[in-house]
Amino acid sequence: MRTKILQLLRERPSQPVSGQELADKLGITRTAVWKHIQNLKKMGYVIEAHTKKGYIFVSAPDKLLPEEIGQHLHTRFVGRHICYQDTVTSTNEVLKKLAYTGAEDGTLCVAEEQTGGKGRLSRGWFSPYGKGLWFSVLLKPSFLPQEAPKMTLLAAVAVVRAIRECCGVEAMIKWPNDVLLDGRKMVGILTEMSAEFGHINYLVVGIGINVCVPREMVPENLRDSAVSIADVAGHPIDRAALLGRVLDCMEEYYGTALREGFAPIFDKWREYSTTLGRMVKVISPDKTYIGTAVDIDPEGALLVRREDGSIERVLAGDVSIRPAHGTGKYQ
Ligand code: BT5
Repeated sequence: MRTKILQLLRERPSQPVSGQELADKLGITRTAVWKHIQNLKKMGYVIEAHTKKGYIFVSAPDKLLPEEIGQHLHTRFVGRHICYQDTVTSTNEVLKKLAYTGAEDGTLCVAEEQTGGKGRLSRGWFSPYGKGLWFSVLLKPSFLPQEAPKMTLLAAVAVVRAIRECCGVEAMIKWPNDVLLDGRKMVGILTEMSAEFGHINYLVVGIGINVCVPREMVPENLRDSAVSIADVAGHPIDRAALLGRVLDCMEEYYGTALREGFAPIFDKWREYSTTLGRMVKVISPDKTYIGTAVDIDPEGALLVRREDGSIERVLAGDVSIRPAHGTGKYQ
């Protein structure tokens, strides 16, 4: 009901909408409308009440409230159930618990802050209050567990497209799944899976996007390698609008992958890749070598041509990719 009231008020910016009109359109009493308006004000919405004229929408809080995300969403199921929290340890952890108790396909968990944001291999993810998009999406795909790592590449493609469209900056993908801006990390993706032999119970795709983390807030050890969209875009970013766009793109690509497989997604990935065509240093547990990243194969593995012409197939998870020469920036 709150979402509908906001929608009706926003349709007529700067013009009063009477309590009676809202009540008639929504099939509720004027007192009920008044109560909803009071609740919206408590949530941080600024709504002016003009005697005998009605209510005027002034502004929304800078929060990722379901009411805000909803107005930017065009999906069928992704993000249609939202678990919004102020502070969590990790949205992936919260969503895994919800999945266990039967949460629906496409459920979104989003928080203003994570106190224990997780990266891969037990690394951490810095997620300060109100400065980014820290969220996870629950998916229950019909494909086999061995396909699951490809979802991380799919998420990277969706995020890059959404950031380019909404923010006008040239985000790029570093294999397999870091999203970079100006050679620095702006987005991290962590996909976790619950599966049995031959069957995925669910995937939790966790995405962290630095939207407007002030540089002085970033821990010193990350200051040279991390970047926020706002640092480069030079204008404020509407976090709810960006999140809505990411979810739209994710649902679109996910649908494509379920219908046609991942090949069309990988074509997009190639288009956005900053790794392909570059000299890279591959550091794996048993060897270190330099070569040129030439392509990804149908499994999403990176193909690296060594100086002797041989091709190495590099799987995510067990290597570190660095620029072969250079500045320390990611490439
Ligand atoms: C990742 O791991 O990049 C995956 C990060 C996924 C975070 C999301 S947020 C929502 C959801 N809930 C979670 O708990 N996690 C997911 P990895 O490739 O291992 O990179 C981690 C490394 O990135 C750290 O060791 C730092 O060096 C660096 N890092 C940490 N926080 C960062 C930030 N905010 N911006 C840029 N780099 C960061």
